[in-house]
Amino acid sequence: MSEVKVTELGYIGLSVSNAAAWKEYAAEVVGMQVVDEGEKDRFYLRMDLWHHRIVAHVGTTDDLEYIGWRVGGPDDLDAMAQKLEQAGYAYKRGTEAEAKERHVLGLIKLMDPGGIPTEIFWGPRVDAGKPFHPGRPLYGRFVTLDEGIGHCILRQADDDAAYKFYRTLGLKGSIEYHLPLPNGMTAKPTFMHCNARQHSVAFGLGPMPKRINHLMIEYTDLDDLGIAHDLVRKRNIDVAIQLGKHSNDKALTFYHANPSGWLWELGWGAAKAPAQQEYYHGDIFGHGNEAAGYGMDIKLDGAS
Ligand code: MBD
Ligand code: FE
Repeated sequence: MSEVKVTELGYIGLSVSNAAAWKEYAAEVVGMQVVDEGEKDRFYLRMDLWHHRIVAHVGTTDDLEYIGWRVGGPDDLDAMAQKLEQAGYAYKRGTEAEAKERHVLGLIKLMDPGGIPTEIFWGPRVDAGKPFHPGRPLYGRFVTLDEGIGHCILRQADDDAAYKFYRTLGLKGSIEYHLPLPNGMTAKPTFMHCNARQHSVAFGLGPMPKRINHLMIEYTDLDDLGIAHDLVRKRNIDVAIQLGKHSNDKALTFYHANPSGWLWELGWGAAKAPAQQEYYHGDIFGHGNEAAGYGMDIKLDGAS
């Protein structure tokens, strides 16, 4: 079996029903750069020198549309395609038009076991001559580069099948928490990494109405997280999980509702991916539950 691995969570596509609300939120609350190229059906969110990290497709589902995992180059994409085929996963080669649409040099498309439209690509367009211009003043930047956008919690019906699929893509990890659920059961979420970011994907938090529960975005500077938190509070945006520090990635984070009604977790100070796995019964401090109904009614604050 080939040793090819994905290198980062490179891009995601979202369906957004309220483009104006999204543009305002992404720029003014989070600090992303909104890029509108005059296409009626989409706009882009920029977090670094890449052409974009997020495509917002104006639509109706207000959910994740697709997720893009990067490989190093064309040979790696061929090797990954071969590895997927050997493991019994069906995929389609992206056409030249599809690559152009994603602003990449090549890609394949497939479904993960949970039904998440998944793309594996190489060669993203990087606008090296266009400095990143945040949508609101930032002291620092977003943590991206070879750690990718952040992390996603995805809907999976079968955690073992999901683990096997993401292992095939080259990610590693395991169950990292045992957490009490409101129904008396225990959630045993799995967290997986493919680079220095502690996790790029996780699943196993119970049934979810959407393909995605949350996207985590990390600031390099604590003050940018604090200001984001002030802005969320000032705008009376629902906070599902209050400020607190995770036991696994050690990040200070909070979870709030984006204009599509699912969560963005904003954070700072995450530790790097571990060489050895361990698990926890709760977080270090904080992370109390607040607004209910966002699929994060798990008790993370069990430890203290
Ligand atoms: C995370 O980022 C997370 O979302 C949960 C639920 C637990 C640990 C780290
Ligand atoms: Fe998270």
